Amino acid sequence: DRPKEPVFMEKGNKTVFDVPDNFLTDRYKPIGSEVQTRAGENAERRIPVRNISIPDLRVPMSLGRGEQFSLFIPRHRRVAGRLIDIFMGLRSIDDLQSVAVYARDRLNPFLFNYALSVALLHRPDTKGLNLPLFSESFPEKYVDSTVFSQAREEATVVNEGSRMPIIIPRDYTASDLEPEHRLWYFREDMGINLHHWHWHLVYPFEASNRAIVDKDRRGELFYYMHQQIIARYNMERFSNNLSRVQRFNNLREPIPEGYFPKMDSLVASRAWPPRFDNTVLKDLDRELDQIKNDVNDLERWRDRFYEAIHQGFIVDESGNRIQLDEQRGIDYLGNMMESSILSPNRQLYGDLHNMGHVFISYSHDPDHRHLESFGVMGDSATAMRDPVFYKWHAYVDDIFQEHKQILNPYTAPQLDYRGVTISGIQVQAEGGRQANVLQTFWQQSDVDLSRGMDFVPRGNVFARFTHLQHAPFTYTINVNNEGSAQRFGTVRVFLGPKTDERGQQMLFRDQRLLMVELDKFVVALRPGQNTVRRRSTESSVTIPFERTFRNLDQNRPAEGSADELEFNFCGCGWPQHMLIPKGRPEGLRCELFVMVSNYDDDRVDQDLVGTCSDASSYCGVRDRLYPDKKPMGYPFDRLPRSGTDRLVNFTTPNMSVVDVTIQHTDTVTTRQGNARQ
Ligand code: CUO
Repeated sequence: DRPKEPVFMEKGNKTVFDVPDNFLTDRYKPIGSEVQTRAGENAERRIPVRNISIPDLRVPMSLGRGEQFSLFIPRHRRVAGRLIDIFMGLRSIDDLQSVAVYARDRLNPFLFNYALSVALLHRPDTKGLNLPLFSESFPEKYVDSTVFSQAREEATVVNEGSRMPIIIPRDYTASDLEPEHRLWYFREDMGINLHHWHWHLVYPFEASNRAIVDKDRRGELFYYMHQQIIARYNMERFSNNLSRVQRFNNLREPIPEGYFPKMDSLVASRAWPPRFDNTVLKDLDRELDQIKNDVNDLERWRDRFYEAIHQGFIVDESGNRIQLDEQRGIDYLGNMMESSILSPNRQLYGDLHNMGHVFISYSHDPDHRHLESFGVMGDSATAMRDPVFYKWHAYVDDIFQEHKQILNPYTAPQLDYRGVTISGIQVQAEGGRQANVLQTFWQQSDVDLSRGMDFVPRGNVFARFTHLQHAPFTYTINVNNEGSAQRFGTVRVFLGPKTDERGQQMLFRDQRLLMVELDKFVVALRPGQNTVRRRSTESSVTIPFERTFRNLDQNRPAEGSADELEFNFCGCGWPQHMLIPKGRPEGLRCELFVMVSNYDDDRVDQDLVGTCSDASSYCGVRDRLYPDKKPMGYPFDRLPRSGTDRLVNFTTPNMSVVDVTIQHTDTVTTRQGNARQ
């Protein structure tokens, strides 16, 4: 049954709550009925809110309403954990609604939104609900701050039907003097940042209800999803004639790349602080955040990781050894690194990744003398905008790779699927003349800002932003099943660069780290020749554009329909418009790799009907096991067997590689379905 829709999901001001007088804040109590009458003047729907005794909100209220909120800060995590517990513990949706309405006016809005979102995703009685689009609720985290005064002007002066979209400049955070700025379209892409925020919402690392955190292979997925971000970023760097991202492995060195976000927090009424070029990390002593940590703490935790990896075991809180084996090793390391409450020993291995974010995000004001809040690295909704994100995560990944390198390489018989061979692969872009040439270009799309802004008269105000796009394409894979019975295969599709930054052919050991997963799916193979066709839009890493920006789709299913539930189910997923790298005007030379592995060895028996599973490679499947038994990133997650220096030597008969070129055209198209063409 479709769960009852609580009202905090409603858009605009057409629905109002009838709240009991004692729910009003002290400020409004004396004028309670007047306020409620005014608010309800044009209401189309009034929702009575039940008067229940409100749980103790003192801990969540300890974070000020105008403060920034960061999950990376341990104190904020504890506050959020408490609020999640409160929301999770309420007995019915009506009670949840009452407490949410009561809390909404009293709590920090980011904290409120986060904890309520986690609760809605995890309560059995609210699982089918769609969350409001985060970029609409908090547009300040996704767009240039100058857009807001224009939006206000447009909303105040122009009637809703005649409003024009406000153009977000194409690249506004820096000039071409800064080489890193060439990557603006990746780092500042709204869909990518939404995916990252959503991923961390689906995989919280702290809650007193352990079940919220304890999901199948979540530590491994933390490693893999972020490893893929770095691989993708490096492909974009190659597209822009930049070399691979350098690891931030010497924490005492200045960070050459500065970042000036040019965003304002509407909630805190403050600009997001910048980081100047060549900033050095300093010991942190910020009483307000209850943070007192030295750079040396990070270094000590790091050393313990290397020690554990090289010894092949970790030590839990009781002093027991846990082997870092092929099965579970990476999952333990992921949970220790992030770190989550699943870390077997947070005392010993610390909180390296999260505190790295914190150190970097406070590097402009480490002891709070300037009363400044954290920079964009302090928030999962904004962290990917900053070039240093990739340096930090390249380093984090390097530590994971230290473990992966120790594992036994896959042998040829392990990789092979006896009796199944690939005889050819081809990709064809829609409207393209040549096979194996992919096309990218720019596109403009609209996003509605009005939910996250306070102005009258209300109504939609759209911002128009520019993003990368590609022509959809189709893979055709010829697979021969030499047996006499039908067999099943898992098709794994990856894209990697053909040459390195010097134009030299790549060694497998380097190239494997740059292989970007494009798709993974199961096929039935009849005896004899099979032609497998698969469209790029079906990818297991992406969600469609309409899901990333779901309010924009004019063909969205009717409100309340079963299709709508599916449609809105899960916002986690790499945005389809960023599936392939930008490429170059003269063409970026890549290799497309396809492997068919034996599905009998990969299969996880579970029911996937009605679950959010279409971006399962990076997001897993809600309430289910990760739908592939193989290590994430297989077969590129380990070093190759000896004698296989290059990708071509690595291939067994069930794999194939084809050269593909990505061509970029510097033209801008307008998306069908925009507010105005
Ligand atoms: Cu996703 Cu560092 O984990 O940001």
